[in-house]
Amino acid sequence: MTIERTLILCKPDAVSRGLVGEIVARLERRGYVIAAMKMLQLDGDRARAHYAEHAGKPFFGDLVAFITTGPLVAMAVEGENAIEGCRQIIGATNPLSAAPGSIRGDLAQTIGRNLVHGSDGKDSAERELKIFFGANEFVSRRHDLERWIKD
Ligand code: D4T
Repeated sequence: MTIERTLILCKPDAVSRGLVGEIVARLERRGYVIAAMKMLQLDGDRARAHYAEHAGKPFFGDLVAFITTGPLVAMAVEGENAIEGCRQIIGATNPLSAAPGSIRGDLAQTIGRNLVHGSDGKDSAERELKIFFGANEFVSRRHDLERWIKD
């Protein structure tokens, strides 16, 4: 098994639209498990740290402004190849290109309000999880995963 841990954010538009339950349900139905979860409102410094790879791009200012506008829900999600699997459930960055059946393909309209963030690789997952969670904030879901997945 290749158990991975990834950072998933239900962005402020997801919280405001009452879609957190829907998003969590889609991840859980696939069999992924939540190892940590919290609601918080980001300040500018943490938002810029989270989106550091986009610093200097034309949409960076709007991105930071939006992600700090209201509460978001941050989750550490675990499962077999969870990083790629969660990205698949989330769908392409632009909802117009996102497959029907994905969160963005079903529930979002525009790239600037695309509901969810999912880490895009192992290094970014590790870096991003540290922005939102301390090492002692994770619970062990290993037992649940080992029960329900098998190569
Ligand atoms: P996130 O990071 O939110 O999961 O999105 P993606 O991983 O799918 O896409 P990304 O990092 O390329 O973009 C981060 C974030 O910026 C917004 N964005 C992106 C935007 O408003 N305009 C743009 O042109 C791009 C490329 C949407 C997601």
